[in-house]
Amino acid sequence: MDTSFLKIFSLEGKTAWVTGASYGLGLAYAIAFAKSGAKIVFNDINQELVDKGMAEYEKLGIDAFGAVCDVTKEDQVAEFVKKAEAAKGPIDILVNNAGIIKRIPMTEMTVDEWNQVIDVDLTGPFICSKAVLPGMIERRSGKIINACSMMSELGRETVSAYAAAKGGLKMLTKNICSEYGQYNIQCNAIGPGYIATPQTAPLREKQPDGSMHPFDRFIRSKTPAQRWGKTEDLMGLAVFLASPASDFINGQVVYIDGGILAYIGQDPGNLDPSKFED
Ligand code: NAP
Ligand code: GCO
Repeated sequence: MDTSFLKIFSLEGKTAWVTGASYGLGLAYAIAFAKSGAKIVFNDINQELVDKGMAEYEKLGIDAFGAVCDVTKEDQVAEFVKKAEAAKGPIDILVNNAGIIKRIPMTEMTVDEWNQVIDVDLTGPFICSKAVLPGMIERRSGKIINACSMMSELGRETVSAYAAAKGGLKMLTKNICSEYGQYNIQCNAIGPGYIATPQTAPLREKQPDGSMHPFDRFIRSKTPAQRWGKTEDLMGLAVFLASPASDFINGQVVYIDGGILAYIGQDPGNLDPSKFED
C-alpha cells in the first residue's frame, strides 16, 4: 500500500475550530481532526462544559485550546477567534457544530423559542463563518463544514424551528460556496442521520415497562442499517471534508444516515430487536 497517497487526508499544520465541541458529535470531529494532525480549538456555552471538554481532550493527549463562547454573540465570537488564533495559529477549518433543538408543536411554540433555535443553529454558523472568512480569503485557503441534518431535507412533528434552521443552513452552505469558492475556500455540510448523542437521548429512552421508545423503533424501521449512528461513524467524513482530498467538492451536503433518505421504511412491527447490532 502506498501510504504516501494518504497524505491527501492529512490535516498536518492545520488549525481546526469545532464549535460546541465539549461532547457529542463536536468532540468526535475534533478527536478525528487531532488524530489526523490538526491543532484543535473549541468553544462551548459555559465554563463547566469547556472544562468537561478539556478533560476529554487531555485524556487523549490532545493539547486543545478551549474557551467559553456563545456562537450567537458576535463580540464573544470575535474575542474567541482572537484568543484561539493567538494560541494555535490562523483557523484553517471551521466546523459549525454547536446546535440546539426544541421539540414543541409549532402552534405551541413561542416566537422566543423559535428565535432561540434559529439563533444558534442558523445565525451562529453565519456569525462564526463571517469571523474566519477574512483570514481564509487572505490565505486563499479554508474549509467550512456545517452541521446539517435529516431535517435539512425532511420535516417531522414538533421540530419546525430546527428544520427551518437546518434547511436554511443547507442554503447558507451553498451560498458560502458560491461567494467564496474563488478563494479556494470549500464550504460543505455533514448531514447526519439519527446519531446516539445527548441531543437524541430523549428519543431512545426505555419506556417505564422496559420496552423500546416508540421513536427508537420508528427510526430503526426507517433506517436500512436498523441502528442509530455512533459518533465514530462520522469521523471519516469529517476528516475527508476538512482535508485536501475534498478540495474540489463545494456546496454539498453529504448525508451519513445509514440509508434513511434512500429508504421508504418498513412496518416497525416487523423489526426483530434480537437482531439489532447495538
Ligand atoms: P449536542 O449533544 O446537543 O451538543 C451540541 C453542543 O453545542 C453542546 O455542547 C451545546 O451545549 C453546544 N451549544 C449549544 N448552544 C450553543 C451556543 N449558543 N454556543 C456555543 N455552544 C452551544 O448535539 P449533537 O447531537 O452532538 O449534535 C451536534 C450538531 O449536529 C448539532 O448542530 C445538531 O443539530 C447536529 N445533528 C445532530 C444529529 C444527532 O442525531 N445527534 C443529527 C444531525 C445533526 P449545551 O449542552 O449547553 O446545549
Ligand atoms: C429529532 C432529532 C433529529 C436529529 C437529527 C436528525 O428530534 O428528530 O433530534 O432532529 O437530531 O437532526 O438528522
